[in-house]
Amino acid sequence: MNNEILIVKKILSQLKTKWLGKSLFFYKNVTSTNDLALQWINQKVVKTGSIIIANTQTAGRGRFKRKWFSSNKGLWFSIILNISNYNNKIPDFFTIATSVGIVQAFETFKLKATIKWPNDVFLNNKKICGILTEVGYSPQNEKFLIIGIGVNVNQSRKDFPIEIQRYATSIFLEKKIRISKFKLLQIILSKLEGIFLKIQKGEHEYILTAWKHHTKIMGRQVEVFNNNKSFFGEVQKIDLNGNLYIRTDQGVVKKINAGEIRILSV
Ligand code: BT5
Repeated sequence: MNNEILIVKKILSQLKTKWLGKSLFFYKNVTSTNDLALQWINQKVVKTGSIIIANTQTAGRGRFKRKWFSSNKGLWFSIILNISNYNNKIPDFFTIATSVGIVQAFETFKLKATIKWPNDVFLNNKKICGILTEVGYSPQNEKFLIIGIGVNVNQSRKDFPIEIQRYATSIFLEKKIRISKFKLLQIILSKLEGIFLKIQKGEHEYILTAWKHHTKIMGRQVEVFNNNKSFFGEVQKIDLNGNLYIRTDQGVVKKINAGEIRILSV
């Protein structure tokens, strides 16, 4: 039996979920697990809850065509979700919900992570995880979400390219222990299955409350970078579409759904 099949068998044998990840595909190397997932959805019938994992990615992507560095020491995977029977179909809401699941998974390793809107998970002010949610349609025109998740697991500082060494971290760098990325995957999938069930049942408030608890931005002064411009304001609320409402210094409330924010120190 080849190594990839053995890895899949091992992960499946330890998986505690009911449906998420039960159909699991492992590759040594791909361009991007999100690209592969999008191709599959366009071309064939894919079971909801399928997962594509890769040991390395040659063209891992972030938002706005940014590069996601994907050496063999991290966990890189995409979840394929048919959202026809979900109560909320907004991709950005799934990104938010996924970040909550990731933070919950870190808690099982006694790691206290924070969420940075819209798609980052931070530990000690450094990025440990990024989420990229994209939309795809099946040949039957069913709407699918591809939730791409990248978690830095066993990298030491020099394993990161120089340009992100100061901004990125990994579980190893924070805890000084090396953990199995597949064990981490199993825990993340268990948490996410619980979160997705909440979305199916319409329990959005649970997710938003958990999200607010894990971000440090509600009520904070921030600088917002959006459409090549920036402005200052106070974070007022988040809605079910993942939009953030910022009251500017001039008293105007602006709704933003993309871009970056920087928390200003008090
Ligand atoms: C993200 O984009 O943070 C989403 C990353 C999603 C990656 C997963 S891996 C599995 C799946 N397949 C893919 O191809 N993608 C998904 P964004 O917010 O745009 O952040 C990108 C920025 O994060 C880059 O411009 C770098 O500054 C930084 N970055 C790149 N690689 C990183 C890493 N490994 N760890 C921490 N930061 C990184």
